[in-house]
Amino acid sequence: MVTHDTIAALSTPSGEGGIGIIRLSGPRALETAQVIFTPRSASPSLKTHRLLLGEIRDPRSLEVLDEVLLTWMRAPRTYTREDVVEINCHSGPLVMKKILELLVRAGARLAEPGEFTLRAFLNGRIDLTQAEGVIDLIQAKSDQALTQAARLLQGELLEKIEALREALLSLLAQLEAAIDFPEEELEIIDPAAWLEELGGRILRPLENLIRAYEEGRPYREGVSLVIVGKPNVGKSSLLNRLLREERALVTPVPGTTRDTIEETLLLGGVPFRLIDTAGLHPSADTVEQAGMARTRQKIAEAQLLLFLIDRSEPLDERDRRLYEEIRDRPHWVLLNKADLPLAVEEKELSAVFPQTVFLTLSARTGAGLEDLKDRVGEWFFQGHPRETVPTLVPTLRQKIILEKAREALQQAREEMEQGVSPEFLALYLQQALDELGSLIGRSTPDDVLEEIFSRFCIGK
Ligand SMILES: Nc1nc2c(ncn2[C@@H]2O[C@H](COP(=O)(O)OP(=O)(O)OP(=O)(O)O)[C@@H](O)[C@H]2O)c(=O)[nH]1
Ligand SMILES: [Mg+2]
Repeated sequence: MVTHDTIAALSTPSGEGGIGIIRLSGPRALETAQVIFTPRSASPSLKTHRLLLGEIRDPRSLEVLDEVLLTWMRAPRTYTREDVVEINCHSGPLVMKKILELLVRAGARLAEPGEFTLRAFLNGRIDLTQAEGVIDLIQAKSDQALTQAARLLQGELLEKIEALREALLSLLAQLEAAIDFPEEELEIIDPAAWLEELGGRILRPLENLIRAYEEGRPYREGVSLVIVGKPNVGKSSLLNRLLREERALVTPVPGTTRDTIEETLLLGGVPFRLIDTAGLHPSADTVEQAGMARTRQKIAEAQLLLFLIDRSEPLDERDRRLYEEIRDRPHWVLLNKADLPLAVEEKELSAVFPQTVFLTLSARTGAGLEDLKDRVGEWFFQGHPRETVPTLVPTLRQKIILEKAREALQQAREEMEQGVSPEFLALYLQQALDELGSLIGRSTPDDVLEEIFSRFCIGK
């Protein structure tokens, strides 16, 4: 990874808007910007962290492209810890593209996704957990996810991990003293006290973090609600009604939806990933078959299936077969088209779908939808009490590492209980230390870093 060159990127989304920001970072950030920037004032005072009004000109034609505000921020008090220049220009896709081109001609290189934050990490301004907080903050879909991300960004997890590492180092030091002076082993280590420290200061906080991942996950990743049913029962209509927008195409033609459609719906502060699917039925059409394969994939991943039935028509073989496919997954049966005369017997329903939740609604009139939303919220909060939403929540990558560290330490605990030699114990502790080091970005392999920063957008 090179950090000696100067990178440039559009740091705001490309599109029409009031202001767009182009950012430069690297040793030649100011020099590069000055090639295309002319200050308005005849005797400009260029001070760090101050705005300066001026124009962007094409250095060859001297033609003015835009009127902008330029901020020069001298290293190290910057996002990347390098020299940074930000150009506040007007946000138009074309004007911004031209300014970027001029900067590249002046010697800058276009930044890769996440490269500014990568530099902040490589230059030691933030650790890896804070960098992950940046991505989570940008992608947060609920208030809780936002809080969780902000805490990561503030370095709360880093602090916790540092404390765990310190506690581990002190336990390790005791072991090493015992290794160096084997004849005094017993006086140096008091196994009971050592084990208590391991349990109380290290294993318990580790456990808490791992649990917080599970408890906080729905707020970050969303809870998937998958709408399934044979063609034409009103799945897309239901999605649209819940979202209050005409997101999916609705027609009286069976087989309208060919692909899965996914949108987020916030209910009680929880992001539900609402997924409309292609109706399942026997079909020889290859496009439909591909769509149905996706539906099956979503069924497998769903946290709750909303199985839609058209109650204005008798149940048929397709409903029954579909039910066979989903009956072992968490599901509710929704009786749609309540605005039309009922054509299924209630007795038949409870015979075909034993022990299920039934809800009656009309995706056309909206009847029953509030009840559905309430029930979904209740269902979620039964398993995730509102009072215990954790605020410091590791990411999946972090949780996996925490689990590995826990495993090594549990091993160490067992060995200590059995009186195994301190050399072996030290190995397990070292292993846990290495794991926690890679969690915060010390000696993290390049491919892992690449994986993490590729989740960023360009310009961040
Ligand atoms: N009367 C009535 N018609 C409905 C209701 N919900 C949906 N429809 C109609 O049923 C037809 C099919 O609706 P869609 O939402 O496209 O059904 P779908 O299940 O997504 O169908 P596919 O995508 O083909 O699998 C449309 O003509 C809708 O207007 C309802 O509650 N009442
Ligand atoms: Mg549809």
